[in-house]
Amino acid sequence: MNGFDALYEKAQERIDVLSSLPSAKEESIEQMLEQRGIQRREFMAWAATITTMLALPSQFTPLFAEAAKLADRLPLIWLHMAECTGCSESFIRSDAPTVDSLIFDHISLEYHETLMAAAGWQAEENLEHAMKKYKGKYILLVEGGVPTAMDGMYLTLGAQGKTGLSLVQEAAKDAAAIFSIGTCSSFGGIQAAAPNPTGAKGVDKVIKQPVINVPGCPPSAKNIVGTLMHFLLFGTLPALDMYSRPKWAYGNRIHDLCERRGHFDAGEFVESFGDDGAKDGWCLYKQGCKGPYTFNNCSTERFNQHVNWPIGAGHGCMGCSEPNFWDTMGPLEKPLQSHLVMGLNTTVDKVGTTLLTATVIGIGAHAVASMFMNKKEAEEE
Ligand code: FSX
Ligand code: SF4
Ligand code: F3S
Repeated sequence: MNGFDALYEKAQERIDVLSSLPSAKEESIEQMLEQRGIQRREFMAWAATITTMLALPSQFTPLFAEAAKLADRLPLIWLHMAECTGCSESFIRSDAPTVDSLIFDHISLEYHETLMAAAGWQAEENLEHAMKKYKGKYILLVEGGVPTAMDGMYLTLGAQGKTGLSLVQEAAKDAAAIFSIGTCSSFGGIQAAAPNPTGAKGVDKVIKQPVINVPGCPPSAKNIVGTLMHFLLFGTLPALDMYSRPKWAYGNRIHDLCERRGHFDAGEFVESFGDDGAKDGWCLYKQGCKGPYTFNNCSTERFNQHVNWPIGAGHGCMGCSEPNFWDTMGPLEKPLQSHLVMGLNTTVDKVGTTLLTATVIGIGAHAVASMFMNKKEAEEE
């Protein structure tokens, strides 16, 4: 299997271990599929999609199907910090029962403030109980930035008024793995935008344990489920990039696989929203698309059961999976260089799309700024 033998064996061993753990749900996944009218072949097609998405050979498909059946063996604790709950919404919203949403129902979600029925003292007790009962075994998922100013007092939770900061630190201590779900918990997000009065930070800045970041405001359900499924099947962290994002999801730029890329290369740009170019699906670069500087898989995986995504809907990417995008990627509907290189009139027309494609996009946003700087300096000489 081209070097995947060891991984395959490891996955099989992991399935044996998961099978030996007690089941948290009375219903099996087969029963849930039947109740929701989802055919077994749809379930297997879903497992095949996860396999492809994680860049694994098709032999892993039955293993992912098996791991999904055992998803209730892995206790999950989901904490909310400062955020809008869009990340949970991205995961649970669907107009039809999907396998993604079914996995969410099947996992052993021990604590989730938005979804659980308990409130007040009872909710706090549930959390304490789950942390004690599953010590060293639970997955901690955190949604939202962690306010750190004034010892975290900008965010207090529950009847005892614990700070979000202390709660994350306490829950992280005995977690088997920690995932930051969304840009807020990965990098601070909107509440960390300048001047960041609450001192909001990403989770990895307030704890010592390793964290997997799954950014996006919100991240797609596919990226959340894919990250969970990877951990479920292998029990280890996936290959990560410099911002601790799984490479399988955040390894390419939006621009690399964008459906409008042909128009970019041909120099066909939307000049204003609603013009003929917009109607013909031309490139949104001049309308501020940040796809060339953003690493995520929205171009191929899309949102809402693959229905659409920001660029498909006619608006540029705003760079929502990048650190500090609220501060660094604005203005939202203007190309980036006009913002970064103050007072410079250079436009995409003047630079030329060939040069922009071959050189600038290849070397990243900071290089864009310095190249334009050099061009300006050369013009002034
Ligand atoms: Fe943040 Fe998630 Fe944006 Fe909202 O909570 S990543 S504000 S979509 O919901 O954390
Ligand atoms: Fe797509 Fe944006 Fe790149 Fe244009 S600039 S091709 S719309 S990602
Ligand atoms: Fe976010 Fe851009 Fe995807 S705005 S959702 S990374 S297309």
